[in-house]
Amino acid sequence: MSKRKIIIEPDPILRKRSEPIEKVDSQVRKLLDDMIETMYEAPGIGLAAVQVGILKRVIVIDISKDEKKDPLFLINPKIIFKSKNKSVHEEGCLSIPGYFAEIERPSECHLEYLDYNGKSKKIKAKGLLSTCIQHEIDHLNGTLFIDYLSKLKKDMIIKKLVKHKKEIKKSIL
Ligand code: GNR
Ligand code: NI
Repeated sequence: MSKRKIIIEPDPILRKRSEPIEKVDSQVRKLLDDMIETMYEAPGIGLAAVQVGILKRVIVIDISKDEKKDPLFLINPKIIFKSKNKSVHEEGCLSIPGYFAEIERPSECHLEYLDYNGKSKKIKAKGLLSTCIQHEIDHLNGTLFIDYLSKLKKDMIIKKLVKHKKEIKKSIL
């Protein structure tokens, strides 16, 4: 397994739509292994392939509290049900380091996907898992949580991220 670099906003790749996986082969499983390692290392509770620069519909999630790992691998996820009921959770994103915001989303969602072995599965998610799945599927469609904020807040965050990226660049020169 190897750790990959996480892309920080603003970057045009984060705004692209990811393509479905045609076949779950060893290359896809290597990507999943690298992604879960990158996510645990960060640390985060979810990661979409686009965040490591791969425009494929691949997600890893683990919302367990560090005692015992419980990784979830989602390939070509498709939401087949969203509840009318909404709930609000504080969200963060590894591509938007240092910023958090309360985002309202459907509280429950049902999902169809392929697992690590390419087997078709379904799950029903609520609470943090439901929030995280919707956040990750947004990534596959080029959407970030800051897109749900006012233009003023979003522009302020992007401006600070640009500054943050310039400082990182300076420090490696
Ligand atoms: O680590 C993460 N935490 C988080 C908290 C609330 C809602 C969503 C998330 S996902 C985020 C990791 C990430 O950026 N995934 O794309
Ligand atoms: Ni994110």
